[in-house]
Amino acid sequence: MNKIDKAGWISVVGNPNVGKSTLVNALVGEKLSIVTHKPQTTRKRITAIANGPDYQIVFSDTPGVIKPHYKMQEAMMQKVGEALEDADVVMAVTDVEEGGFREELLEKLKYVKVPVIVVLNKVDLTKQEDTAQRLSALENVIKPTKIIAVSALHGFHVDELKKILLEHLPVGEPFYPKDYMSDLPERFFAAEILREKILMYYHKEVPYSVEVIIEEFKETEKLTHIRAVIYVNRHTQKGIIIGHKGEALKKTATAARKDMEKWLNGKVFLEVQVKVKKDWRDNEIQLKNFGYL
Ligand SMILES: Nc1nc2c(ncn2[C@@H]2O[C@H](COP(=O)(O)OP(=O)(O)OP(=O)(O)O)[C@@H](O)[C@H]2O)c(=O)[nH]1
Ligand SMILES: [Mg+2]
Repeated sequence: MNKIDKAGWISVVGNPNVGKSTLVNALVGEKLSIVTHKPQTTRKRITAIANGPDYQIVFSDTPGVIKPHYKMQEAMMQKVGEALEDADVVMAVTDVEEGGFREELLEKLKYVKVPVIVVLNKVDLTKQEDTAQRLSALENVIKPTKIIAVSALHGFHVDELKKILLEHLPVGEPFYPKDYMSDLPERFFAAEILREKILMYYHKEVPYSVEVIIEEFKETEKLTHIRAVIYVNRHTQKGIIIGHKGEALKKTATAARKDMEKWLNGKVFLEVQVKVKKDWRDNEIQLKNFGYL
């Protein structure tokens, strides 16, 4: 009998902070999508590819669904809409705290034509009977193709979820070479690593006002030279990012460099500059330059 290959696109959607990126990383077995305790960590559509001997799953991790307040957030929500339209399977993720989806997402999920797998994440935080209750409530509201409770952080039921996803994936040949983990360039991941540290080390609106662009990524025999620019929204934010005697930026850049070295498996020389691009989040030209539009 012939071996059956499965290949397809799975879009991962849900409210902010429910663990979509953590789950995608767990399914792929590699940290590709950045994760923090803050909402709106993911801003763009991130492809992360899980390869097996007889399958290739191309995940699209997406930003958490919010009500947009500025153009960048509108662009983020546009990506979620697109991801819902071109998937073979939709994986809608919620967690035990939220146990549901924002109204506008729920409406869209009702009209999705492909299988919708609902995932209740973070079950490590709750009792079994509460999980069961959450699951039946969700099932009544959205009538998913399948529903499963997992803990992305602890790897609980992640393999079972992968089996379910594969069952609903179309038969087909892989879209990418089998050693690909993403179709995004290295520069993108380098920028995301630095942005993750900015989300971790700065407070309030600052991380949300920042874009990171890698202006140089040069591999030599001994090390990788990475030159990053942190763009901020307002002049006062530049001072905050740099901090007293440059301490804040030094701490952030050092943490980012260490992660980059782990990811690239070699030495990294990271240079970071801070520049002001006034009100870039509402400026279409800037948003285009930064890859949001
Ligand atoms: N306890 C617990 N925490 C989890 C689990 N999965 C994710 N988290 C935590 O939840 C927080 C948010 O995780 P992310 O993966 O960034 O969530 P997200 O849905 O991608 O968030 P956005 O990109 O902002 O929409 C992080 O602090 C994770 O460590 C889980 O299974 N259990
Ligand atoms: Mg995310």
